Amino acid sequence: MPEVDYYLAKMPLLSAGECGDTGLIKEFDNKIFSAVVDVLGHSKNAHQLAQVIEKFLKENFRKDLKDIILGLHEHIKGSVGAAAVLCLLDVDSGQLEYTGIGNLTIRIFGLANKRLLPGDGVIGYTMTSPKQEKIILAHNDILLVHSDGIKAHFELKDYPEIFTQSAKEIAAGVISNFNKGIDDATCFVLKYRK
Ligand SMILES: [Mn+2]
Repeated sequence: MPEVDYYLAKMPLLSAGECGDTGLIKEFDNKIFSAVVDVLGHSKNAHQLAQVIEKFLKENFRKDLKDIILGLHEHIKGSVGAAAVLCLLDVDSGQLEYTGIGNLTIRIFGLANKRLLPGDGVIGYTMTSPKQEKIILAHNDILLVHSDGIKAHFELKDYPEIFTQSAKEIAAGVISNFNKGIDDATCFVLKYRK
């Protein structure tokens, strides 16, 4: 049986705890749904919109990823908008479906390191047609999805502990090491072992 270790960590910029980033993880039918969302700005308004988005995702996470993001676009139309990445992992096969729009980083660390690119635009404002893509995670692959409060360009030599730490340790470590300090920072980590 494949093993999955995952964690979502969030560090609001403001000490009051209001955060324009949000995320969600849900397990169902031996699948793991995850979302990382970054509402534009980091004020009280951004926090309120993040809560609206979180509620929408809780009500819709079982749907097709592309339909979720299109539905979200309609749901928050007229707001400042948001960036989001949605992933769905089939635990048995290791198949990872993903879609995303906006300025979020998606990386895989493992035998082959790669970056997966969200589409252009802003959800709720103006966005390109979302693409839903698939990859297969290999044994020991690590998926990282994080908001732009975290530097997008650190390399393995900057964080070699990634292969030995738990998902929770990595999420906290990435936030503390690569936080820009000017925005909310959210990091989702998933480790996959066949
Ligand atoms: Mn941001």
